[in-house]
Amino acid sequence: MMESLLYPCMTVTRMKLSLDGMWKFSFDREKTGEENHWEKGLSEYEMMPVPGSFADLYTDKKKKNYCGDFWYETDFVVPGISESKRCEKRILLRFGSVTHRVVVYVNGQRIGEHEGGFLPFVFDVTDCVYPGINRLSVKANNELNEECLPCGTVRKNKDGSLTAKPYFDFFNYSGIQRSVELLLVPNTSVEDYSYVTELVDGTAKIDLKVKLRNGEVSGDVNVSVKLIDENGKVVLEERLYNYDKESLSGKTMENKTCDFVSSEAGCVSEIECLRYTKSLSVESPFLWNVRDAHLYDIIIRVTDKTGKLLDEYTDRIGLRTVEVKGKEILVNGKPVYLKGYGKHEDFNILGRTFNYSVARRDFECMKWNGANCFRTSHYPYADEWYRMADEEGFLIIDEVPAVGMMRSTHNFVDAGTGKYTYFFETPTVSKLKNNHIQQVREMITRDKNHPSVIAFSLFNEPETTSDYAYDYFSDIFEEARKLDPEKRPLTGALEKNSSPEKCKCHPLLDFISLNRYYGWYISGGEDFEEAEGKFRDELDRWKALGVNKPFIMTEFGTDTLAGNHSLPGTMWSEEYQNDYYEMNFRVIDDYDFIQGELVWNFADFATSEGIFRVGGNKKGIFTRDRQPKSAAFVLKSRWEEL
Ligand code: CKX
Repeated sequence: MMESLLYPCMTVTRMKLSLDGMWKFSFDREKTGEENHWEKGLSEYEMMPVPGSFADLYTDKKKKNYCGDFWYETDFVVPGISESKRCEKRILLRFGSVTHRVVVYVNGQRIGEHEGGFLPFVFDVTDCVYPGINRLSVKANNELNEECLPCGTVRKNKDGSLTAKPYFDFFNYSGIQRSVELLLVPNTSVEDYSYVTELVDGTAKIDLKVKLRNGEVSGDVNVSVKLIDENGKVVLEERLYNYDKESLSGKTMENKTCDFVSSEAGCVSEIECLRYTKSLSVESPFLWNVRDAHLYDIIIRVTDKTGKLLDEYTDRIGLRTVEVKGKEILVNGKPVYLKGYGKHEDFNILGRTFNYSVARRDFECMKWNGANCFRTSHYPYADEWYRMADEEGFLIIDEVPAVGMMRSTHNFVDAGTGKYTYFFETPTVSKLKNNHIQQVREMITRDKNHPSVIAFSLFNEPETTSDYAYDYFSDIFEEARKLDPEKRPLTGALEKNSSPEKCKCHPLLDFISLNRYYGWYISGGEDFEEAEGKFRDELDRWKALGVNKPFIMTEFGTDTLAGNHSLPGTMWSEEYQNDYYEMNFRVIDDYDFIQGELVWNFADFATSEGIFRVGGNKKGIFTRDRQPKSAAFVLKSRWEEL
C-alpha cells in the first residue's frame, strides 16, 4: 500500500523528527550484503551525509562512479514509547527520495521497497520499532536499465565492477539525496486531500475532497476545514460530509476501487478509508497569480463524535485556475507567456542533494532576470522546490523521470539524425510502462495541490515516430488524465526527430513542447542564417498542420564556457551564446502559437564524462556556482519587457 505522500507537517496531533545526519555507509560490490545479513548491522563502513549524493565527495574515481548496491545504516529512538507504553500514534518513516531503488529494514526486518529515485515513499513501522534504540538499514541500488526510469544501461568492466551508461545527459547522482523523517501520525488521520478551484463572477468555488484513514473510531467522525487568508482572517470554516468509504489495503467497499497503490510494505492491516467533500466559496478571493502569489492556510481537522480532536493537518494553498484554450495557456482566465528555464537539481559537491540555500539563490537569480517559470527537467524535484515556487508565484512544468527513452548514450547528438532506435518494440516495454505509470501516479499524488504546478510533463525526448510509441504513451496520458483532480494540461518534450511529419505522439499533448537546437547541434558554428532558415522551416511545417495548440520552446541553448570571449562570436564563447539567443528570439517572435520560452539550462551541470562534454554540460545561463554569463543580461532585458 502506498502511504500518504502529503508533505509532513507538525501540528498538535502530528510530530516529525529529522533523521538527517551522518549515517554508516558501505558499497556492496559483490552484492553479498543480504547473504551476509548487513541489515543486522554493517561491520565495515565509512560515514556518509544524509541527505547527500555520494559521488562528488570522493577523490577516488572508482567510488565517484560507483554503480551497483550500496547500504546505509543509522539508529533512531521513538520518543514516548516504553515497554509498558506503546505509541498511541502510527510511526512512519518518510524518505524524500533514494536513487534509484531501495529496500528498507528496521531492526533487521524487511519493511518494504521502492522503485524510482526522485519521489518520496513512506513505510508504516509502528509494529517494527522497540523502546530505546532501533536500527534502520537501507539497501539501495543505482543501476540503469530499460525497464525503469530514467533509462540507460550498465557496462560490466574487466574487474567485475559496473559503470552506469545513461541514455540521458546528466550525471547519475545517487544516494539518499533528500531528507529522511520519522513521523508520528494519529491512527485516524488525514491521508490525502485535493482541491479544484473555479472562478465564477469574482467568487472562488472550491471543490474540496479529503481522504481520511479511519484507524480506530467506530461511528462517525467529523471533518472540518478552515481557510485563513494572508491577513490572518478566517474566510471560511465548514464541516465536510462523508460520501463513501473504502479499504486502504486495496479491497473495495461500497463498489469503489481504491486508488492507493499496492506494494510490499509490511506492518499494515486492513484499514477503512473515508472520503469527505464540500463545495466551498470564497468571495473576492486573493487569487494566486504569476509572480504575484497569495496563499491561504488550510487547516483540516478531524474530531470524534464527542468533539475530541483526532487529527489536524495544515498546508498552504493557492486559488487559481489553469487551462489551455486554443493557442493560449490561461491562468485565472488570462493568457500567460512562459519565460524561464529548464533546470536541474545540481550543485558543486552537493550533487543532487536538496539544499535550501542553493534553491533560494536559484529563485533569486530567476527573479532577477524576469523569469516566471521552470520545468523540473528531467524528474520531480524535492517537495521544497514546489513550496518555494508556491510562495514566489513561479509556474512549474512538473516532469516525471521518463528520460532516455531512445537507445543512445549521447542522444543529444543522435537526436535529430533520424536514427530510429526501436525503443518501444522491446519485449520488456510492458515493465517499463508499469513503472512509468507508477511514477506518474506518485508525482501527481504528491504535487497536485501546488498552485505553482500548471502542467505535468510525461516524457522528455523519447522515440515518438512509431505506432508502438503512440500506444505506449496513450496509456500513460490516459492514466495521468484520470489521476489529476484539476485536469491540468499535459505535455511532453519532443526532440528534433519528432518532426511535424513523423511524430505520432503530439496529438496526445495539450500543449506541444519543443526541444530544438538550431544554431548548436544543427548548423552550429555556421552562419546563423542557415540555422534560422531551418528553424523557420520547421515552425512553418508545424503551422501548416493547424494543430491549434500552444507551443512552448522547452529547450534551446548553446554550450558556453564562462569567460571565453570571441569577436565575432564562435562556438563556446559568451558572444556566440548571445547571438544564438538573439536569432532564436527573432524567430520565436514571428510565430504567435509559441507561448513560452524555457532556455536550456538555468545553470551549468554535471554529466557523464565524454568527448562532447567539457566538465559537464555548459549550456547554463549561470555558471554552476550561480554567477551570470553575459546571456543572463540578454534574457533580463528581454524578459523584463515581455
Ligand atoms: N536535451 C538534442 C535533453 C537535455 C540535454 C540537452 C543537451 C538535450 C539536447 C537534445 O537533457 O542536456 O544536449 O544539452
